[in-house]
Parts: sequence; structure tokens; C-alpha cells
Amino acid sequence: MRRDEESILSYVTKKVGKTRHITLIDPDKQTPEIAAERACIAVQAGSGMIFVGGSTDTPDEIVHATCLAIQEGLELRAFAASQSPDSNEELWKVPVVLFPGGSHALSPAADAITFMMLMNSNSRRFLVGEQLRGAPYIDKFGIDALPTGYVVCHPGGKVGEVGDADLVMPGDTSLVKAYSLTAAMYGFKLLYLEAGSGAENQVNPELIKSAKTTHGLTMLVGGGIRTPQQAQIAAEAGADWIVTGTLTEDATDLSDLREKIKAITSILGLTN
Ligand code: 1GP
Repeated sequence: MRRDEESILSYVTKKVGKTRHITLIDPDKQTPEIAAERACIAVQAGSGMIFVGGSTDTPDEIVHATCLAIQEGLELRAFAASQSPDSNEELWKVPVVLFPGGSHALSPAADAITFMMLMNSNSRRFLVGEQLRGAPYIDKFGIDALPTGYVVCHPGGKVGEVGDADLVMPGDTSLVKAYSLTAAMYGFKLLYLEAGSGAENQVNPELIKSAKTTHGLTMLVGGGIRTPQQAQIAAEAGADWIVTGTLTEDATDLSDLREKIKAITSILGLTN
């Protein structure tokens, strides 16, 4: 849900002195209604942004229905909060951002999109091809493009395979530094270090530390983070945002989901 004055990019890149949390929702994994319930629970538990996407071939109608349902859910809660003196309406105003696997997974109902170059792909398609196909739609929809360097690290999972990525290995600290410098020189504002959804091992914190020495980049880290301790490791290494997806899908119900996200946001100091 778009904030009144602030651009999405400034919301994402501002320094708040804490590592923030993103809940990633794969539209393929539940109905739009359940996605909306999950997103609202996540926001209530302290997530500061909702990503919609994944590396699957979800058709854009499903992506769109999911974005719409999430936006409606957040708007309803913001309205309800505005009617109650004890509630904070602002809490619900978090951006809904597309995290696309390609140019098929777009929706005008999103607030923004991580407009990504999969920097270590060997395929032109993921370096610039999907972006060329998607850019005219993003322009037409009028959603904000967040310029993002996307680097897939070992083990890389499905996105590493599908994206034909030359994986960054845990000891490749100089290489990841070169990627971060390249991203900054291209003018990208975000750098996303990805271990792959459901990864057995999260991104090596030494890689995060090394990339973090490049100024001017907001660092997103995801893949394989399920526990508060793992989140803390990424946060201490310098992540500005931690992304979790599988954690949401694995929750047994909404109250389990609330507890799981709260455990992470509490250790990051995000809950009141
Ligand atoms: C995947 O980094 C995200 O693109 C989230 O990974 O599903 O392992 O949380 P998980």
C-alpha cells in the first residue's frame, strides 16, 4: 500500500538503524484470499514490505489477483486502524512490490517492482532480455522500478538453475565485492544476495560483509533463512532487509505464521 508522500525507493533505501523484514509471497502457493491474510499477519508481526513473486511460471492473472487481494486487505486494515484511537494506521502502509521471475509476472496493482539484473547469469535473457519485455508494461502501469542488482550465491536453488547463474561461492568475497561495485557503478540502488528459496545454507555472512563495504547500496539478503538466529547472522553482517518466503509457506496456520515472523522481527528489534 503506497504511502502518501514518500516514494517507495526512499522508503526502501532510508537508514532506520535496524535490519527490516520482507515477507515474500509466491502467488502460486495459495489463493489470493489466503495470500492477503498471510500478508496482513506478516505486516502486523512487523514485516515492512511484501514481495509478490518467485521463480515459477505463474501467469500474470494470478499475480495480479494476488496483488489486488493483498492491497485490499491492507487498505481495509488501515481504514479500520484510522477509526480507532489506539491503532496506528501507518503500520499498514507497507509497499507491495513485485519480485518477478520474468516479464510474465507483472501487475498494475503493485506499488513497485524490483527491476533486476541477474548479474551473474550466463544468459542474456536474465541480464537484459526479460527487462526489455517488461519495461513497456511497467511504464504503462506507472509502478515504481527499484533498480536492483540480483546476485545468486551458492547453493542457489531453482533460481540459480533457471537463471543459469554462475554461483558465487561462500569464499568468493572479492568477487561479490566486484559485483557490488559494478551494481553501484550502474546506478542500482539495491543489491540482493540470494541463496535460493528453501536453501539449506543461507548466504555466507562474509559475502554480505564484503558487499556491504560498497557505499550507496541497500542490501537485501534471502534464501534459507528460517530462524531468528539465521536472521541475526545476516543482520549483523550488514543486511538492510531480510527476505523470508518458505517460512510463510511452511507455517501450519495463521497464528503459527504470526509467531514465526514475530520471532524474527523481535530479534531484529522491529516489534513494539
Ligand atoms: C527467495 O530469498 C527468497 O527468493 C526467500 O527464500 O524461501 O528460503 O525464505 P526462502
